[in-house]
Amino acid sequence: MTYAELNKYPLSGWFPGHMLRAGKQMQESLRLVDLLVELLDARAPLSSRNPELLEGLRQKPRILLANKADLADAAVSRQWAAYFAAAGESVTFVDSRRLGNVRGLLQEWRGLIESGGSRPAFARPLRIMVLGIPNVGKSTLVNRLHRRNKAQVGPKPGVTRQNQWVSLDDGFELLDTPGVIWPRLRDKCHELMLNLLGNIRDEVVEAQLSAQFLCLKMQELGAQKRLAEQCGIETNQGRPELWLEQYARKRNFLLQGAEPDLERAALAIIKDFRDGRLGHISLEKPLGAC
Ligand SMILES: Nc1nc2c(ncn2[C@@H]2O[C@H](COP(=O)(O)OP(=O)(O)OP(=O)(O)O)[C@@H](O)[C@H]2O)c(=O)[nH]1
Ligand SMILES: [Mg+2]
Repeated sequence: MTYAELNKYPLSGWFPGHMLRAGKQMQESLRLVDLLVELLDARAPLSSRNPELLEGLRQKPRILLANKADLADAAVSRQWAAYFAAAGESVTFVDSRRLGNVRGLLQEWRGLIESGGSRPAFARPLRIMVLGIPNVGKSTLVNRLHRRNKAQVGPKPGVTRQNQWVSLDDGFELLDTPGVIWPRLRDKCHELMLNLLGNIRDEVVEAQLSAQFLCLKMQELGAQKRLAEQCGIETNQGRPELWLEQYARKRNFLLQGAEPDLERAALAIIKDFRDGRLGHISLEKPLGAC
């Protein structure tokens, strides 16, 4: 299996109705807010950026945060920071569960709103919309800024279904929004990447394809050693189709008749990746991405 062969599989077309509504609601709420805080996934900052949000919400000052930086390769994150800076955008890499100096951050955002001339005409809290694709960590960020667990979070896409305002003590109101994926992804590899990152529901994507894509990526990134140590997969041996089989045998995932259980192996390797057991892995680099 190669990237080109993976790309021959059809896209799932996952775009639930609540996301269409959420996109419209975001447009409607736009006039109410002073600042946008857009979350990307640090492990694939471009592929996790919704181009439709980028186009539609251009008018407001914007902060860009690359979240889940704890799971990304720090050296690649530095390359990304330089890439965005060269494009005239500043991106900060964060772990929104452990954000430090919340007060300082909010003051910085206040400064940005005021220097951009979008301070409200009359005294009212400053309003910030938090947006990004599903499961990228928006509600986690809102909770961290609020210092209480106000918004529901969860390890699956589509947890937040409606806009939710949260008032902070420091003169801010945050708008937590539902994650929105866009209907036209680049290709199947893009969908598999977003599935690995947890942004597209597992129920609609073939786990074995996602797992094979992950193995190919790790091979491309030179992370075969980690794959061999953690999963017993030797990417220099045999065809990629056999890698899941190697993993199934190593973990003793066997069906009746001692057949390897490839589906179970795929789900397990995906979980290893998401839980960080395969190391700090960035699925996308500034140049030469899949
Ligand atoms: N490792 C890591 N996990 C994070 C980070 N931020 C959030 N998470 C986890 O990611 C999952 C999704 O977080 P949410 O805050 O619910 O994501 P969301 O963007 O609000 O998702 P939707 O409401 O579905 O759009 C949760 O399991 C969080 O604990 C982070 O910086 N690092
Ligand atoms: Mg949420």
